[in-house]
Amino acid sequence: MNGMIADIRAQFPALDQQVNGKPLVYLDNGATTQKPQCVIDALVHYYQQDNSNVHRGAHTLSDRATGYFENARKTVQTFLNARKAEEIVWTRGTTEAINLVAATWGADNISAGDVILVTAMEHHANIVPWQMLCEKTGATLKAIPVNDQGELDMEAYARMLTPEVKLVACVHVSNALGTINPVADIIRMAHDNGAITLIDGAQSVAHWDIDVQALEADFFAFSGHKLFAPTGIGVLYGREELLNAMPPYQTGGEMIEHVSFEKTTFNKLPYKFEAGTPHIAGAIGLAAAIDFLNGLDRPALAKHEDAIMARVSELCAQNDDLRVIGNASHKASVFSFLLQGAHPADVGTLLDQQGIAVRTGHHCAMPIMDQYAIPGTIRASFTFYNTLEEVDALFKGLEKAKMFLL
Ligand code: C6P
Repeated sequence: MNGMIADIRAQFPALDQQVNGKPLVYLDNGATTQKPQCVIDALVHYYQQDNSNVHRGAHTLSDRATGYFENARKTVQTFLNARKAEEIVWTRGTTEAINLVAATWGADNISAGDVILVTAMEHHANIVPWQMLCEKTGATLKAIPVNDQGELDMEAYARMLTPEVKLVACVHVSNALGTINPVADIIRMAHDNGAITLIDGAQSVAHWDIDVQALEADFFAFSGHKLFAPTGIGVLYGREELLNAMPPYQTGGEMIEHVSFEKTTFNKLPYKFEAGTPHIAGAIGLAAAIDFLNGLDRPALAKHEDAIMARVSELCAQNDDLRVIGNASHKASVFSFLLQGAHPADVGTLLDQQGIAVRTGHHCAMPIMDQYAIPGTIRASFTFYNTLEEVDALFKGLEKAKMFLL
């Protein structure tokens, strides 16, 4: 194993364990990533030393917690290269970030006759909120088609950009296929058409740096837990003008400026969107994860992930009974496939018995599964702490599974 990767792995305690009597081979990073010790330590330190509510207390612990919490927001601002910390709204994750935009921006800006475009490869989190908004308002949801390779049909997209299109909501990296979508072009074309954009970055943030200003993104959503941080914390980036013009999302404490029984006025950004006590430890953990990433040679790690995918392709080419789902020319570290003649769930169980963790099923992306006329796939999703040896273990594991199943 490459020394840099060995050093990184040593910082992820969960990777060093036996599962079903075999060394764990964790290939379910698209579902959630493991956490480095520094993130775990940040959570423990917060609860041991600083635990308090934020923006409320008249005491030292509350000041400390507030300082860490707001510094975490600045860490995310720098990570995404947002103009201002006020453009970073804490959410529970990608799902809540998209729901927030649908419920607030959507309520104010979408009406009967409007069109919302998504892609045919979206996760349900970037379909259902828009579908419900369309049902409520009389707008229409349309899906930009995806070809057999799993690539977006950009010519069809250009044709679909009619004056009625108000929003284009698009996944950056498909969790089911691994396709990397050309989001800079997608955003530019939407803007030329007068539409705004939301990018679902759930599967992209862990693989390379995001620059929301360079992308000219309007909204960008991601989840901490897919970025080596805790569950229950995520981010909605929104351009300041858009966020300022939007009504609040949930209501209650913290999001108000003044409340009387006659009228309530709302807090400034970003607090207007953060009702109630937030996930303070989660935000601190997310900042620790970003600091950890900033300490790594990310370009070198991206190359390592390319090497992993090259090894997957090489071994796949030697197996006639594997059908790869998603062959886009630009693909992130996702290997979604079928073992001909076997049900994905059975393959997943047999791999688990060998200590190999993959995900099986529709991956919350039923429409694209329907397009391929399959109920689901077996998905190995890699990140930088995975090794070429683990790829070999996966293919050996598949050989064993075949002995039982075929
Ligand atoms: N995909 C997977 O195994 P949350 O659950 O809010 O953190 O993320 C939702 C989500 C949104 N968009 C994309 C592209 C995603 O991949 C996910 C989560 C996980 O693929 C769990 S279904």
